[in-house]
Formats: sequence, C-alpha cells, structure tokens
Amino acid sequence: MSTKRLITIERHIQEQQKSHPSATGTFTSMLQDMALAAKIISREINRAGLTDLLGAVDTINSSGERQQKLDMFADEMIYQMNDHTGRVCAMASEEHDDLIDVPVEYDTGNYVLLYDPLDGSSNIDVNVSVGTIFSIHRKFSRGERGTLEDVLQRGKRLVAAGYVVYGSSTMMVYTTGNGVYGFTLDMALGEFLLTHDNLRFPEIAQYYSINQGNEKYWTPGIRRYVKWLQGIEGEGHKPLAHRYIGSLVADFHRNLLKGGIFMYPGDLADKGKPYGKIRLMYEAQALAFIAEQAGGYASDGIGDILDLRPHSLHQRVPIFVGSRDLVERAEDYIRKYDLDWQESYKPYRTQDAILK
Ligand code: AHM
Ligand code: MG
Repeated sequence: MSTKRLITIERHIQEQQKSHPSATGTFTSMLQDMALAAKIISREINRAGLTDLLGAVDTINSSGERQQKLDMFADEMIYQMNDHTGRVCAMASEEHDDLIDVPVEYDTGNYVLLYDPLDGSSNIDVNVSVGTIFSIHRKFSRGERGTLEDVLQRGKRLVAAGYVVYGSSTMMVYTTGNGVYGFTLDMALGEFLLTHDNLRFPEIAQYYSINQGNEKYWTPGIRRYVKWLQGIEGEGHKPLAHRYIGSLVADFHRNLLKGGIFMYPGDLADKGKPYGKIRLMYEAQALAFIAEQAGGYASDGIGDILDLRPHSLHQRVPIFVGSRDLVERAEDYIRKYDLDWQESYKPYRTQDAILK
C-alpha cells in the first residue's frame, strides 16, 4: 500500500488559512465552493455529448458572441453557489452585461467574485479542452452592497485567483498569494487531490501560443518577436514550438507546466482594435496573478497587467503571459518597433468609455 499522503483541495485550503491567523474562514469557504462548482461543471461537460446540453442557444453574451448552453449552465452554477452564502457583496461574470447583485433577501459579505464560467466555449462542440477562470477581491467601498468600485480594482489587490481546466482530466489550480497549487480531480473519489505542489514556470521554455491566423493584423514588433521565437531572428537559442488550442486556460496551463508564452496582442494601429480580445476582469487579471505567483509575468505589451486601473467591466486588454524572460522580451520588441500601436492603445488603457 502506498504511504504517500493524499491532500484534498479542501484540506489544502484550510492549511493555507492557518498562515493567516486573523482569517475568519469565509474566504476558505468561498474557495471550497468554487471547487464544488468545478466538480459539478466538470460532470456536465463530461456527459455533454450524451445530453441535449451540446450546441448553442440563441442568446448573445455581453461581448456579442453566441452563448453555448454549457456556458449558461456554468454561469448559473457559480452564481447559485455564491448568491446566498453571505460571503460576497457582488459578483461579475463574462456572461452578464452588468454587475451581479446579491439578492436583497440574503446577507452580503466582504468579497467580490469575478468569473469567466466557461472560457474557450467555441471548443465545446469539438470535444477540446475548455476552462473556468475566477478571481476574488476584498470589498473596497463602504456601503453594505457591492458597487462597481469593488469590482474594478487593480490586479495587484487580488486576494485569490484560480482556474479549472476540463481536459483529459479535470484540474483546478489556485493561488492565494502564497504560491500556486494544482489539484487533479479523481472521478471515483469525487475529490481534487494535490498533484502539482508549488508550481513554477520551468527555466527553459518550450512553447509559444498565438493565433497565427491573425498575422495580417500583427504590428511590426509582434512579427519580429515571433520570428525571434521561431529562431529566424537573433542567434543562440533553440526555436520554440508553436502550440495554440484556442482555449486560454488550456494554453496557459500547458505553458505553465512546460514553460512558454501566450499572446493575444492588439491589432495594428489602423485596424481599430489595439486592445485585442482577452478581457481584463475575467481572464487577464486572474492569469496574471497566477503567473506572477509561479515566477512568471503578464504584460499588456507596455507594463504589468496587475498594475492597470480597470475602467469598465468588459474591458479588453492585449496580453503577453508566461515565462518572465519571454514576456519581457516581447515588451522590448514592442518598445522598439511599435510606437504607432502604443499611441493608438494608450488612450484605451485609461479611458472611461465602455469597450465591448
Ligand atoms: P471566450 O471567453 O468567449 O471563450 O473567448 C476567449 C477565448 C480564449 O479562451 C482564447 O484564448 C481566445 O478566445 C481564442 O480566440 P481566437 O479564436 O480569436 O484565437
Ligand atoms: Mg473567456
């Protein structure tokens, strides 16, 4: 019989709480609820092909994309897990236009939950990995109910973030600012077990991830940087392999384990979308926090994503995330070759307009 200790995610979260003597346990319970929601979503994803859950429904989400049924299921599951617990003062989801209030009949608490319930949802119909991304801020405003001010906080103020990747197995990865830990779902036990203790980006990176089909919109700096990654420009380094799933969580997760960079840059200055596709509040901030905790880095091409001051719920942001040296090199190329792009993007970094 194996004598290796099994550590469930619940136990791990409780152990982490002990390093914060003033903790009340509220936050611990929230993370445990997220793990339970992940198990339920994982179960539905695994059997989606057998039920009528597959396929799109005729509603459009706040970013103008068609919503899939599983998106809605995942969104509802996370909401229901948190609306009545008295732990959150508000929530925000990629699938909702506005802030999600806690129903008036329930108490509110000291935390704000942000989530992308099912990221990469265009991959569902073809049986390719998708994920859930979440992050938690502490309440900032003074009133009882949560406000936009509570949600639109800088990434530097996050108290926790995590993701779930529904792949060949289901994994949940989380940080509370004290390292990054990965748990694999044992389907027979119904438990997430610690399999990846204190995750760090490896020294040697293997992969770069970018949608090559967008090359026509890339800036000169991105073109040259990708040539560098491919070993065509510059000398003395091995070319990296290109891998792109099109599910941010899955691409990020692979690069965390193997070393690499994920990029979704802004378009050329004259193409009108210098901010790219990825959402700051539901995707970029959480992954930036996890990357930093794993020894990596996330940039919008100009600076640290965790330093950006959000201005709207569905704001998009260019993203370069992964092994620190690769991300810093991307910044170098942009600094040197992409002055036009910087000029067109900078107003979006700060403006108050709502970008969808
Ligand atoms: P979604 O949240 O609507 O699923 O969109 C985000 C996804 C990311 O998971 C992925 O990295 C990206 O969109 C892929 O976009 P593209 O198909 O343009 O490469
Ligand atoms: Mg998404």
